[in-house]
Amino acid sequence: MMMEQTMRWYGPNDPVSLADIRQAGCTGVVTALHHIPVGEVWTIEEINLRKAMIEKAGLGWTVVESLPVHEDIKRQTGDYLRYIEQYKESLRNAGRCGLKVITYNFMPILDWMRTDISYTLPDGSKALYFERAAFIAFDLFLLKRPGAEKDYTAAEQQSARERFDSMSEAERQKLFRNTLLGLPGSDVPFTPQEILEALKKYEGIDASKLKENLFHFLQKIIPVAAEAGVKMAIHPDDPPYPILGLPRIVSTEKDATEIIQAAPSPANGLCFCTGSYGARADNDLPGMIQRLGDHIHFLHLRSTQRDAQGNFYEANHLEGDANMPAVVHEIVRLMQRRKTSIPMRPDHGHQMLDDLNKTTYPGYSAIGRLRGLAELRGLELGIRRSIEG
Ligand code: CS2
Ligand code: MN
Repeated sequence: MMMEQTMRWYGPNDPVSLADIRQAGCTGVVTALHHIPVGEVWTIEEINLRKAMIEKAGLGWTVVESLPVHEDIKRQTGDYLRYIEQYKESLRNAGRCGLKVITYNFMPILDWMRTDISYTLPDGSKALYFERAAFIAFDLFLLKRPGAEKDYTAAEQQSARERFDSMSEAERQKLFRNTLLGLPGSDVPFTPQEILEALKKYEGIDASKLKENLFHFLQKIIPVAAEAGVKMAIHPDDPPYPILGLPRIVSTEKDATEIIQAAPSPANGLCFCTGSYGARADNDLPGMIQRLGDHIHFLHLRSTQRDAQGNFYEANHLEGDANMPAVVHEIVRLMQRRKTSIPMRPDHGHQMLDDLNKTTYPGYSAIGRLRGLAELRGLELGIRRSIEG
């Protein structure tokens, strides 16, 4: 039994087509109804329309990524009770349409954050990069977030200043744009003022309050998910530590364990993203799979290369810090123990070959992901054969 191989597909506007994904060797896609505004109900009609489109291309759709959680729920403000009811309705509809896994995250405002989406590697391919000095320069000198200085050491502020001074005006603007790409709807340009206003709404919400809000949400929705036959899979924070003064609560093994315990049920689980958890040296990825494996419903396989300054870039899937052979070894054993196949996707890939001249979603070009998937598939098969003989 192999992992179920999928790729993310952004829907009919994705420059990477369903046919491309099928030729990569996938049996399914992971997708979402991106045209439905965050918080509104996913109806049976809309889900089935999308499902039919995917099945017509010879692929399946059982994993949703993501069913986004409205900011009101994360903050417990405004209409959050209505949004929770609507979330439940979407879960029931998803279950009725045969969807099995629902990925989501609980990161305030932002989804992911990088300072450079076209970081050139020695071989000429391009990767996503988080450069700490550039990020601090963004925070201090472009966003000018009040009180930001207290989050950084004097030495960090100094190297951010030097980094900023070395940048041209065009580079500064590019940094500003890149850093905000992980914001929902980020094809529309944001002003620093808009970002500061969004951040202000999280004043007074620290990590323990945000956790309380997540646990409350889970206690409401997990029984509904269980009844609907869908499994929830929370995606970790990316990067996995507080940024811009916002709390982050899905960054470590301890966080994941507490989340599972907050609403005990097989329906309450994890999207195990080795790229996000792996950006911290203190996350033991193979050990986490051993200990949390019963709750892993979906896998994102990706590796990052960290350095001592807190920078990281997305490495080739089998290189970098993740120790992918050990990770896949644990996954193979987990699937044997659970007697089930777990869906996976190569999370991100390098922009390379013909894709260097194309515009795709950052991290989601076809060829780099095809390379990652092919390598991971070979690694899995080799490990499986050597275990099973
Ligand atoms: C993804 C996330 O591209 C990525 O970094 O792994 O955007 C992920 O889809 C969401 O955080 C899940 O809700
Ligand atoms: Mn991921």
